Amino acid sequence: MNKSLSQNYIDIEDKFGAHNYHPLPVVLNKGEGIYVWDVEGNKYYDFLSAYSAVNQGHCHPKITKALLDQSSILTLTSRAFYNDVLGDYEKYVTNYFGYDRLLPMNTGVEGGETAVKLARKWGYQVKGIEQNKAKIIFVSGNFWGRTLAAISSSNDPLSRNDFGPYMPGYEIIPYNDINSLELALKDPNVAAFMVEPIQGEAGVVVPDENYLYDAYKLCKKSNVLFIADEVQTGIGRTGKLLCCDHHGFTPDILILGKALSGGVLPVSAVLSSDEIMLTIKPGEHGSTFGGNPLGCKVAIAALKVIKDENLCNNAELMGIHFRKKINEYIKKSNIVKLIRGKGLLNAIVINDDKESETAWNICLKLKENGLLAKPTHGNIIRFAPPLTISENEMTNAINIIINSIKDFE
Ligand code: IF1
Repeated sequence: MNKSLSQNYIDIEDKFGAHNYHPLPVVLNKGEGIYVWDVEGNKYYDFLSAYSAVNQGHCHPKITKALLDQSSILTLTSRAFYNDVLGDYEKYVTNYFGYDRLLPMNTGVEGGETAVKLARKWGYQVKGIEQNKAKIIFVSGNFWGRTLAAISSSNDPLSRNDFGPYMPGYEIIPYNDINSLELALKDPNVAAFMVEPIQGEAGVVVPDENYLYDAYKLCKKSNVLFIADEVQTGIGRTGKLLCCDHHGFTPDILILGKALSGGVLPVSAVLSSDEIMLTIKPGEHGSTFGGNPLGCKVAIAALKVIKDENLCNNAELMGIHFRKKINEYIKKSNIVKLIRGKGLLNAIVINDDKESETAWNICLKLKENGLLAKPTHGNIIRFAPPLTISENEMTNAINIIINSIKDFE
């Protein structure tokens, strides 16, 4: 029997790779803008965008040019020496987001680790918390990566089970519950509250309109740092540069990743004030690759694309269009319960129990019809195309989604 080309790639991963993922059975070998192609040459709308890392679209020519240009000049020096790009990058990004200082890392989870370390240092050195008593508050359903520090704040058994013992000094409170936060903040040892402005992994869960602002105000009142994990929600995804921009406040510590490089390299960053950032001294934190000139050049190009192509605005408009059309469909649907999201970070909830395969089967049907999306938590499908999508393309994609779901009504 002749196996399909795709099946060969799937089999080889299955045989030689760790089994820590369960991908949709599609093997990609090319991407351009909002489209990706599989090894058989089929073309798809990419409605995942590598979990919001390719906001600027696949292989954006301005970003890949920055990569190519810098790759033949200087790629890595380590932080043992200065390089001639990092300073310009730090200046550019701090201006861009309105912060004093930046600490460069690589992956999103390293950004989260850095933020937690910074908050603890600040807690001891500025707030005056007694040694080893500092507490960080998280909300249930949070997700910020796979390290031990990150999974210690998780209440998802899949992320957590059999990986203990866990990091002490954390408290998990209910999400979107301002009274729980107010209560938790009564403890004077709390250094920070860390939160995703919209919960990504949990299934694009948008909190009540006032929650984030009220939480920020409560933190200020208690001399507690507000850490925004905008690794997924940041850089235009929700229709503004930052999701917190919808709510009119600036987090004390901001974590960025994913689209900071347009999905070209792992580039993350933590942004904060002089007071907070300067609590960490030479030798106390770092990374071999963090701040490398290649990543810095790529990230500057990636951020320029967001502004030059007005992608925040496009995300806002296309998101409204998307939710409007899907909501019209939901009125007649027995199977789609609701759509939620902001900008181009959206998800539909399938009216079926989490253990059934409906969402997975819809995603297989979407693939057959030329659109890639991924189910999460059994009955939720996330839709997050690159922010460069045009109105026509969005209309076509919506038709594919509706026609695919119709088969399951
Ligand atoms: C996986 C989901 C997305 C994140 C937020 C930090 C990180 C992430 C808000 C860490 C990472 C990922 C990682 C990827 C799947 C994924 C994901 F499916 F879990 F829900 F994006 F939606 N903060 N999100 O969402 O960033 O270290 O990975 O660069 O772990 O399988 P990272």
